[in-house]
Amino acid sequence: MRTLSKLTMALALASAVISCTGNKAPKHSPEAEALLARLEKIAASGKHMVAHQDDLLYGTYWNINIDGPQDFGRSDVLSCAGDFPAVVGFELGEIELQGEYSLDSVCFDYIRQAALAHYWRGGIVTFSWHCRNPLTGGSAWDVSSDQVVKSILPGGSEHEKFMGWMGTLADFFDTIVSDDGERIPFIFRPWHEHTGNWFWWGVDGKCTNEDYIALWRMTYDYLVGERGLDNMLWAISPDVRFCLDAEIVEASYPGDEYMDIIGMDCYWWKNDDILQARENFVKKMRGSLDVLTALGKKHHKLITVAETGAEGIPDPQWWTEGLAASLEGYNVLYALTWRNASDEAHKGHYFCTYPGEMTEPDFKAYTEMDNVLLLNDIL
Ligand code: BMA
Repeated sequence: MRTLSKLTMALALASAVISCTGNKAPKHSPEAEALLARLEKIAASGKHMVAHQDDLLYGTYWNINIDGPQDFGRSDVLSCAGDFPAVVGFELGEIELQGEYSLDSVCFDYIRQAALAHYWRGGIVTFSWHCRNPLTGGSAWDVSSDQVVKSILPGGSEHEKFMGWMGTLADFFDTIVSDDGERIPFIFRPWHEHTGNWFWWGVDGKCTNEDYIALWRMTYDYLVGERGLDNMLWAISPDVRFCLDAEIVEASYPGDEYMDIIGMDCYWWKNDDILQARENFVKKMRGSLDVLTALGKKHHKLITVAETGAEGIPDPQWWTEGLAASLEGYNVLYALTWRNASDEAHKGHYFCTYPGEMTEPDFKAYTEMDNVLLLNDIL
């Protein structure tokens, strides 16, 4: 049975350690601690890492399901910049259904292999999870009920079912191991964009702050306390909307003992006037990064741009004049552009460049900037 006993919860809470600096932090394996130290060094350098979602699994015009893994040597970033991104994001949506493929039709076995391949090259791996709605059976975006989070907390009608889902997620994490059986360290970023109202875990009307916090802690207590997955660094990433709101973030913040990284998701918004759209984006990013920097300092946590991008990249200088200009002067870990969806190429659902795409030269110029780090720059 995958329910949390009071004893297990107490043990997990007790195991949340106070770091040597006196700051509260999640429990970390030596490997996770080493990853954290590595990230701290990068953040302190004032440089940031290039990050791309699903980079080794598909690009706008290729897909590993069709082309095969080929040693995970294919990447739109590599094709355009001559090197892999330093950080690769992987999405685990629908792992909970125990099928072979993710919600983005990627074979989970390839996800596992790609994460390990990137790790062995010296890169940094992060996982997100667009978990389906356990109450209605709908997708992560099914917000037809505001009782979903309540229903999966202890005592709720879907608690057992949801703990089974988390068990399946943990089983997958248990397979992300090196040849000698060591769990590799990575960043886990569950329950993202929770400040919005488009996921069932959104605190803007879909659940209360208290229930969101309880969900996060239950996730931590199960994965770390019960399953021993202390190889993860924990990252939260509220959506910024118009500008990140510290009060909203604080009200739904699970606690320093459950967090390593405070991030934000901040996208470029479409506007017929490209220059205006760029100006709005830079303003939104910098305003939000001011807030994020203060939150990071207050909580003694690293900060990052966990998701960003301009869908279809209509601005030819989005990379240098949009993204780089937004990040200038801030100590963020990385800026992760969202996926180049091969299955939605016809809809222009891409956020990074690819060979022949309009912004390829500007992307290359961005990756050649002194403060921008590709994989080889962090080795
Ligand atoms: C969204 C879109 C969807 C995708 C989901 C999870 O932002 O890209 O097409 O299914 O992320 O990766």
